Amino acid sequence: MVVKSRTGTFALVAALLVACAGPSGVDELKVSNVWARPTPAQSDVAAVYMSIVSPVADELVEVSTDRAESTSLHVTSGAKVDDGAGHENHGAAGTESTMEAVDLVLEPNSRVDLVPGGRHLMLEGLVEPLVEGDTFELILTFLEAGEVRLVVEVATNDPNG
Ligand SMILES: [Cu+2]
Repeated sequence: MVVKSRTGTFALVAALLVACAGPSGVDELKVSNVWARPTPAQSDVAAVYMSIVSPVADELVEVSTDRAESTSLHVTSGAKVDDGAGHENHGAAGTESTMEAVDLVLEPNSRVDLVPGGRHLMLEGLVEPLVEGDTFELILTFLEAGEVRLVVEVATNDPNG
């Protein structure tokens, strides 16, 4: 029957496309455009942004840095509040935005962007303020890819944007 054979052909083509991921695919987990905005002197939190793509389903399980006491993954929802120093205000009096802890789950070959106003990695208990031009190390641990060491660039605006 014609319909059935056509369906079979499409299924085969789809399977071949998945097998050769092509130029957009990656052969290992890649993290790019890792940056954070400078923080005001009185602030002890900072948001870190980046793009992540993985060849396989994966999940972020741990984040560590010696620049902060703790880290978590947040999503910003509601009105964005800029504290004038260029990063979103987190939990301070008068803020309209709310922070929600979320999981970072990666689908195969599907890029996840952590961007201002959206998902971001939150550093809490900053050891010292982040200063423009500064860099620091951040270690992400993924379920499948394991440990990934990153260098975070402190910049007022997205370095690649
Ligand atoms: Cu946050």
